[in-house]
Amino acid sequence: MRTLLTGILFFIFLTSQVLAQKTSLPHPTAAQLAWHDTEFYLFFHFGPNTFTNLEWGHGTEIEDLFNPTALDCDQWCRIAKQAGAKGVIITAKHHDGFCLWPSKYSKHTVRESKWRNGEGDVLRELAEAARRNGLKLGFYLSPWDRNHPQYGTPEYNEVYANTLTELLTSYGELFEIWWDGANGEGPNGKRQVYDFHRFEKIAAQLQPNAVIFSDIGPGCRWAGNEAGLILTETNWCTLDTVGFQRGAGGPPQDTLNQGNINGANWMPAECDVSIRPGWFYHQEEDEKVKNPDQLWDLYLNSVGKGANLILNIPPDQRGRINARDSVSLVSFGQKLRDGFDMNLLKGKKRESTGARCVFAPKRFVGEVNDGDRSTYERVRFDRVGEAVVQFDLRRKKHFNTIVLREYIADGQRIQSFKVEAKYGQKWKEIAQSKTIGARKIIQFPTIKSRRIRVIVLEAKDMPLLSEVELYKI
Ligand code: FUL
Repeated sequence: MRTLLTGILFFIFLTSQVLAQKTSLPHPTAAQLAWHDTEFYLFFHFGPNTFTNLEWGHGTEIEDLFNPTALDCDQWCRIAKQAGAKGVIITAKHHDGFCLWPSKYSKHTVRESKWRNGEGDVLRELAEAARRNGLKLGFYLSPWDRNHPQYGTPEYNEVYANTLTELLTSYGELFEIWWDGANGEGPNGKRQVYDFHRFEKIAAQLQPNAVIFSDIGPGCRWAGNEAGLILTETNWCTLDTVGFQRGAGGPPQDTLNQGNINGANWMPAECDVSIRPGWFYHQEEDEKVKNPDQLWDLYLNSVGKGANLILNIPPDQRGRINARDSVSLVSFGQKLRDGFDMNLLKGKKRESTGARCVFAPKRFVGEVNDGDRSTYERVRFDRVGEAVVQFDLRRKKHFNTIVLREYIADGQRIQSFKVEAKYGQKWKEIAQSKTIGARKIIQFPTIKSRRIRVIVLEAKDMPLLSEVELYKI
């Protein structure tokens, strides 16, 4: 009887713990979870600057300047696919205010240009090409506008709200909306008090699956630099935003980069960077295109550190991606495909470590090497420093890369961990790191071993690992 009672009490205790965990930590919305899966996408900076060789247009450029001679959004999307990108985001309107679609709320658009006799719509062409190629779509709509006559007055909020509504209702489903914090008005320039609250409401209503990017989200956060890098081994998907604003009043750059361990909001980092020094196409930068190894390095330091990567590829004056950029991208994409082709742990025997908790709801429980990120294992955390997962590869294999994923649907928990491999009778540390989050990729000099194990050193709560993968890249 006593045993039964103790058993029941223990069960109630565990159930309450499981429930408590589900609610106590900030965790992603369904839209944010889908965004995490998007991982890597291309950015296209395209507009009058492409033709004037500027980075920040003045807003006074004549519309006829915009005249791509051979626009081919299918080419952009084919290359994006080959690069391994899962989506594309375009500067629908950059700071110069020029709209790449015939907006009803501006007189500075493709409609006022000679291009396609004023009948063109770059967004339409890109939206259609993206769908044909199975890519998600997003729009950058600069709040700062150097052209619009109403910029700097309360009426501009109406203009921006209308423009946003137009964008969010005309081109199908979007996965991200990009709000750039930049403003170069200077001390004597126009001052705009933006009604971001209203814009957020419009976005939530019209595109509930789109995640809003800005210095303080609300969907995802700027990673604090434009080099595309998470700079340390720490990247929390949580951030405190109270008291901060978009743009100059944003959180400190290192906070944006690392997040806040106990931050109140789920607001993961997005790393933005250009394949060239500039964001727009400049012929003189043709020799400065990042090579596949540099792109690989960017990938490891963004996606490989739990962030998303948005890589800018500026189309040229023809409206096509330059051959230098595409060669580099396609070869990077090949490296991604080849590199992560063969998970050495797939189907391999999991060795018992005694640290596995089997009280997770059955429908969620899965092996950490089942290739399914929607299943996870809970790991009891009363034995700090013990192996939580251990694998036998059956015979010695060469490997140099480990990939770990946390089950972030229930929050981010792991603060630090290490990986060991067995040599003879001894375990030797081969890697040590901090957070994991959506995905951690660690590379180390190639080793040959038969057994490998992961040890969680610190965690905020019961660790939930969803995947462990091992590769020789
Ligand atoms: C910055 C902008 O000022 C640049 O022109 C570019 O769009 C970059 C992605 O964001 O804040």
